[in-house]
Amino acid sequence: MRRLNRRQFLTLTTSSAATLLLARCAESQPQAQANFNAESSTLSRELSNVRSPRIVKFDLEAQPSSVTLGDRTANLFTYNGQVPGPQLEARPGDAVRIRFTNRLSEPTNLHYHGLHIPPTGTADNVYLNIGSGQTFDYEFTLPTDHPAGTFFYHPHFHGRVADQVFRGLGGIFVVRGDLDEIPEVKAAQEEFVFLKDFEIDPNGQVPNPNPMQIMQGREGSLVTVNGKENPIFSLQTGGLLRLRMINASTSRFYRLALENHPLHLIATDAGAIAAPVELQEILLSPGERAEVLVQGNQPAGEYRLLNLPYDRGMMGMMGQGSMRGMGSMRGMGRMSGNASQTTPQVLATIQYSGSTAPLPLPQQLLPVAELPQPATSRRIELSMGMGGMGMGRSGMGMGMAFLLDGKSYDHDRVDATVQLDTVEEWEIVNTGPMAMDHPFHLHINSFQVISRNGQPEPYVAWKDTVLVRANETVRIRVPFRNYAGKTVYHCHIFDHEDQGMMATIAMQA
Ligand SMILES: [Cu+2]
Repeated sequence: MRRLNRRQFLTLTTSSAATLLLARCAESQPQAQANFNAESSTLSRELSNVRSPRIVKFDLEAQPSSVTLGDRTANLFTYNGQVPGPQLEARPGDAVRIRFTNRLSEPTNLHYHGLHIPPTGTADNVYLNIGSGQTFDYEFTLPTDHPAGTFFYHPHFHGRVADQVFRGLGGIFVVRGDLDEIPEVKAAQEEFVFLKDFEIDPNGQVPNPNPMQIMQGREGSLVTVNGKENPIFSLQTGGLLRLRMINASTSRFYRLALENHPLHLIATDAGAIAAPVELQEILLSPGERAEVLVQGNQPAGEYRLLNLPYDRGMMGMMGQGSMRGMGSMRGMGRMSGNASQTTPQVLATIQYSGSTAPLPLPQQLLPVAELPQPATSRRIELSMGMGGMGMGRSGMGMGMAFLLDGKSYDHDRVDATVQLDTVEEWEIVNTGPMAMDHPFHLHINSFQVISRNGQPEPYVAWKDTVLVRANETVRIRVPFRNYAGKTVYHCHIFDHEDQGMMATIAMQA
């Protein structure tokens, strides 16, 4: 690792190193230094001499780029030439300024997935249309009580989201804070696992999906972690590895397991849980995140991080619901995504290297606030229907309509009005003869899952995306806090969102 002073740093940002994170030090901290990590090509600011309030600045450019992916060169959409985009980091209380330039030939914008910031103006405003060639200054301040956690950014321009994400757009947004200061967590080796699949044709192009793929949610056969095929993470004997996993894929699910090692869950979408939970596997649907600790307590060697087979219910879409889960029906090839996958897929390798005095797991993490009884309850129905009535993208998905409460997304309609400073309970129902799994995502405010099909959740956690399986009912409790304005909730299979499975919520002061 090479350390740069501010002058060198600014020189770097104006040089040809446009592929690096163009992060400048806080205006309020002219003495601050930045670290340059040559291996990961990211810059992150030094966080040790923090004074608040700070201003953190980033430059992001969405652009078509030629990127090496696996064993080939791919023509993708990138932020700053990188896949994934540069890693952005801030702390609670920071004022964040992101100068965003669109060098694509189509409109786009940015969504800060999971951040609790305003849905309006220059913050997490998904209604912005940043045209080709335009620059927009995003500016927002993280609340001082914002949870530390693993968040991410990606485009949210309705109708183009699946395509832009599948072409490569997305990056990590880390909020550093109290979770990172827990001694056992701090002692762990930190690695990010940014999960994203691609489809690249022999000419290096991303092929257009067929109607069946759009209906099911497009998946690519090249599965990457941090833009790499099967990267290696090292783990000391006796050590702890903190894996911060993000499903940034358009539609692909990941059922994650590490050979011979349980995963000790310490954080979900929107921050820490109260105490570690030992799991043998974790299912991440698109938009979900999980942080786990792995103990280096096995014989030294290599262990594979696996994506186990999972059927997200796509057979049901064929009107053959009874065949769901039958192995013999899984021979549909790539268009069925990992429903067709019958053997584990290797995502990354954990390699033992060196040793240390055994590091303990934390006993406690951070308290998760208990929510009061809800003032209002609401039922939200996810469904699909035949026929193109009101479809956003004119029958692209084989004439299927993707609906919330029986309706296709309409920019001019408000579907739910809520009062700030109240807690609501939402019953999310995934129903219909052709039901498939839909990950449900709400912007701006995180929630707690209360039950699934009447079964209480085993532990309390903050989520912003929850998987609602086919024919399942999930109850969540949402506190609406701080920010008035309109935003959206939607299915996080971006093809479904683009096809209308999205609705508008107005939060009133
Ligand atoms: Cu969906």
